[in-house]
Amino acid sequence: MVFIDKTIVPSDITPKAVFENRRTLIKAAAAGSFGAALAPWFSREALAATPEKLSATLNSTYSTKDEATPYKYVTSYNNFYEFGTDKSDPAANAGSLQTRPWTISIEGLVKKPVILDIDALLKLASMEERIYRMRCVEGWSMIIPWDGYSLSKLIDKVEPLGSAKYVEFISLADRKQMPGISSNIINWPYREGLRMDEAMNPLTLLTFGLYGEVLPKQNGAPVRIVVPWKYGFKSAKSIVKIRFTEEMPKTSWNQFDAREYGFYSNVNPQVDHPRWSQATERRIGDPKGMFAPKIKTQMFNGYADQVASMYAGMDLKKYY
Ligand SMILES: Nc1nc2c(c(=O)[nH]1)N[C@H]1C(S)=C(S)[C@@H](COP(=O)(O)O)O[C@H]1N2
Ligand SMILES: [Mo]
Repeated sequence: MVFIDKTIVPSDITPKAVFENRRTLIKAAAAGSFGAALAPWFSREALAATPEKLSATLNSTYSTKDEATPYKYVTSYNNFYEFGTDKSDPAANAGSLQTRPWTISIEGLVKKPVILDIDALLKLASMEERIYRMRCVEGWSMIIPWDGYSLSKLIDKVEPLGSAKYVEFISLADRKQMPGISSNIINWPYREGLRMDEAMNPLTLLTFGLYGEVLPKQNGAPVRIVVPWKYGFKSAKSIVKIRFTEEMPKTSWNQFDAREYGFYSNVNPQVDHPRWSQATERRIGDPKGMFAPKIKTQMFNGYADQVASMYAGMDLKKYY
C-alpha cells in the first residue's frame, strides 16, 4: 500500500450530534411522525434514499467510550481498492455494487457447508452495536459504531472439523461492478484470513451495518468482517465466501509484499512497518485536523485484555 495522504480533515459537527440526529430522524421517519410538519425537502424520495435501519442493541462491554468518528468521515474516507485507490474513490464509485441478491458460501473443512442468502444470514443471531477503535496500517484511526454479531455464532452453526485451523475470507471480485478490479494492484479477489481462535474470539464481528443502518457500499456492504485489534486491511469487505482450511491461507496483502504485511498484522506500536513507524496515529475527524496531537497507538489497539492470551509465547516481531 503506497499511500500519499493529502487530506486535511476539518470537523464542523460533533460526532454525538450526528449520531443522535440520524437516529432521531430515522425513528421519526419510520414512525411517520413528521406529519404535516414534514419539511418540503424531506420528500418521499428523500425517505426512500434513507439507508435501511438496523435495530441493534449496544454492547457496552465491548464498546470503547471514545467519541465516535462522525458518520461523514466513516463513509467518505475509505480503503476499498475494488473501487479505486484514493480515499474518496469508494464513496464516489461504490454505487454500482449490487448488494441484492447476495449469497455467502461457507465451505471447506466443516460438517455443514452451506450457501446462505444474505437476508437469512442477517437473522442468524441478534444484532449488537459495538463501538470499536479501528487502526489502519497507514497510521490513521477512527472510532466506528458497527452493527453485527460475533462471527463465532455463524462458525458454531457450520461445525468446523478438527482439522480446520484457519478461516479464509474472500471478497467479491466482479469487473462489471467494481472498476478497480481492472488494475492489477493486488491479486483479486481480495482475500484475508484468521487463525481459528482469532475467528472465534467474541470481538471478531460479522458486520452488516454501522451507526444503526445497513452498511454503506463503500464500507463493505452487505457483509464484512471487523477485527478491531488488527490493522484495517484484515477486515475484508463485501465477502462472498468463508472457507475453513488446514493451511494458513495466502492473503492478498501478504502476497503483495510479505515483508510489509504479515498474516497476523496485530496492531503493535513496537513493530514498525518497514517504511514508517507504527507508534502513533492520527484520529480522522479531529477538529484540530493536521494540528491534532498524535495519539499513542496501543498494543493490540487497546484490546490486549481480550486478545493477548491468544499470542502468549509468540515472538510478535517475527509473527507480525
Ligand atoms: N475487499 C476489501 N476489503 C478491505 C479493503 C479493500 O481494499 N478491499 N481495504 C481494507 C483496509 S486497508 C481498511 S483500513 C479497511 C477500511 O474500512 P472502512 O473503509 O470501512 O473504514 O477495509 C479493509 N478491507
Ligand atoms: Mo488499512
